[in-house]
Amino acid sequence: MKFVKTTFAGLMISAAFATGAAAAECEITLRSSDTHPDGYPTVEGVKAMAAEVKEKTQGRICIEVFPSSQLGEEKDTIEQTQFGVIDMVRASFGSFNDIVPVTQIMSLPYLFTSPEHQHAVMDGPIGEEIAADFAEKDLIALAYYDGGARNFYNSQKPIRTVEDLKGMKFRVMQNDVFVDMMSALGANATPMPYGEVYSSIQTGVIDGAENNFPSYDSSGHAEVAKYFTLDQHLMVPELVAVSKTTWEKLSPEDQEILRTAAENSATLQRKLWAEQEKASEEKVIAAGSEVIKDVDKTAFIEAMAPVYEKYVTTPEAQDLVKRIQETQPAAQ
Ligand code: GTR
Repeated sequence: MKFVKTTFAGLMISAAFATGAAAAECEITLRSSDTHPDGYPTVEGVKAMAAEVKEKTQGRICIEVFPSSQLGEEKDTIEQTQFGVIDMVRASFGSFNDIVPVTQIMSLPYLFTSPEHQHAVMDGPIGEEIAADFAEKDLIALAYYDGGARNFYNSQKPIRTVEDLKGMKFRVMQNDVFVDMMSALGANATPMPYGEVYSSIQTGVIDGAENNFPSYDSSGHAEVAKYFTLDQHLMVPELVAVSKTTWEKLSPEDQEILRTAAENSATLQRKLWAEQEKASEEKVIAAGSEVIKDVDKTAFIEAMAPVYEKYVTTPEAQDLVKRIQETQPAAQ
């Protein structure tokens, strides 16, 4: 059931950088957490950042990436990073629900219309404003990664319409927006950590979950929930953050090295992401998943209106949503 490293072997890139680093001992070692396995684009992104930091500090600063939730489930590792127990975390905005309220707005269904739209928003002034909100909660936002589009998958039947979802039970991330999203669709939300989803589908505690192709593939969920509906209801940004406690111990020069390496890693991660989305889609189809593309997407979008009514209430939130909707993707 567990994800095999060789699946993403074509995307492993860390060795290329690592060889350039001098042989000095690490004076500072930063522990970085990720829920995903080795070879996954987010893990490889932070590893590339680590290699660049090591090289530019002549081996003084090392970043050790702990994949596969070795340091805990996502929400726990975020808190540990806030308190400086862990130095770094790569996590979805969806997991910051109760810590950084603006992430709720950024997690609204159908807010982003394409990866390019999301890049334009996150790489512009809105991305900077959100970084300031994270900093207030002791998290230094260094890079925004791609998380693709999330889709419903289940073990029971093909879903094509909103009505098809009625009464079904889906795992969502532990986030109020996602719970309300499921209610708006007439389905039942079961919030739970990522690591519990496989067995919960397998034992019938839930009918399914929702995620992007690479997660559906690497988590093994495809093995237990073969009906995958391409409704693309969520595009949630992902974050690489450093604990403020750790950050303040670094010199301004070293902080700059980390920032630049993180930015460069985002460029790489986004490229790896696009490749992995395709590779995972092909892989799950070959393994027997049914990818349903004839989806009544307009009805899904319209059904989300109550979610916007509930969360986009203050003038600030309304302004943010408007600015996001008006942001144009950069010309290709
Ligand atoms: C993935 C995301 C993870 C985690 C997971 C989940 O797409 O990359 O950070 O949030 O979804 O559903 O818990």
